[in-house]
Amino acid sequence: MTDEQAMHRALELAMRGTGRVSPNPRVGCVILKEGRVIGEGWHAAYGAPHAEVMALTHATEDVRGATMVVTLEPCVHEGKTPPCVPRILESGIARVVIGMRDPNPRVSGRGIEQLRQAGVEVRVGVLERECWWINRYFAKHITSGMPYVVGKIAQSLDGCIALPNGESRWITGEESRRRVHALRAELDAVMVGKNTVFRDNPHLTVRAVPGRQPWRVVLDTQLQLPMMSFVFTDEYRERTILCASPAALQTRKAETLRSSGIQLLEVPTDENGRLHLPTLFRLLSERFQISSVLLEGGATLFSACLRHQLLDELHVFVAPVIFGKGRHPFEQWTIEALEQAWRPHMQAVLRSGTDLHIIVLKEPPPVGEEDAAKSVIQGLGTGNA
Ligand code: AOF
Ligand code: ZN
Repeated sequence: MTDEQAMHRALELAMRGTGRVSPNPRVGCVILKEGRVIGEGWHAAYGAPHAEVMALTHATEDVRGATMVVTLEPCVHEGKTPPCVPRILESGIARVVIGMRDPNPRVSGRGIEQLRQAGVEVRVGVLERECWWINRYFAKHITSGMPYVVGKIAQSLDGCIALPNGESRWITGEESRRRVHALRAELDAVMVGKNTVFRDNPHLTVRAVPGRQPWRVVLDTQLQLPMMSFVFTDEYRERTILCASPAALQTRKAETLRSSGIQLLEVPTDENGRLHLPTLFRLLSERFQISSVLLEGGATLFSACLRHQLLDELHVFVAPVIFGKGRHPFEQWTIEALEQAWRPHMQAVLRSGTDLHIIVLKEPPPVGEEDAAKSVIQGLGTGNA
């Protein structure tokens, strides 16, 4: 097995941590002896042993002289668990192949350096872009303290998310809905504005795929939503974070909601009386360790996020249907000239059943090679495994 094939396997193993390890990274590790796999490990849960330690512990043969292939640079810091580098050195591993450098400032580069200083051969950057892809949320969060924000839009071929009267169910097909549920299972939180709850009364749960339930974040500045909305009453109501203004949180309604198990988050308002979005995202990170958020609508929220340049990634599911006059996902965002338009990086164009699935990124991936990654990325967290 080559380094690349082993890294491929390590990526698959890393994906087993989906939904369980955040805000920590997904990490997978394979140990090779004369090209054969003699150990496998992955980071299985937040606070659990790191992938490298699991692979060493479960190796079926003596690892002295073997090669370790790991998606992320091994750590040197004392965190929830002891550092991995000393453990690797003790084991007698002779060579370490690393997917990407750890963006965590406490580690970055130092793991590689310590291994090399101890005489271990180190190769860095194998399937680097894929490794970044599975940890893009982690990379942003650990370096900025802000969650990685992903938008999801289901639209018609002519760019509408609803008819003028608000009707929007259903635009896209079964496979696209499955992919949206896969995104929910992968990200830490889903977020919607008040109007979306009013109009659709959504559950925002993970049903079409196996996976854990993310936080549900609802923005309702003045607490106008009906108490009977599903997000406040269903079995996951303790996973609902209701964001409102300081004034609204002084009311009896707020008290009733709080006592039914809902999390209330006080967010300062801006000069227009709307919740200040950059602060809101920062609070979600600080209070709830939320490192990634899936925006599910509607137009007010999408437009506001774009205005604040908060969108890191957008998934657009396009169904082959024409609406004519209709609602537009960013209709509350106005620019004066084309040069002010948002022009994200085109990351992937995929088929999703009878729909199209387009993924764009605010910035091109900071690491790795373009073409090598495309085919693999389809199976790494776009719900397309
Ligand atoms: C993981 N899993 O397999 C590897 C990680 O708080 P700790 O001790 O779990 O440390 C988390 C940091 O360790 C994380 O930010 C990353 O820099 C490094 N590597 N983390 O959760 C792993 N290898
Ligand atoms: Zn570690």
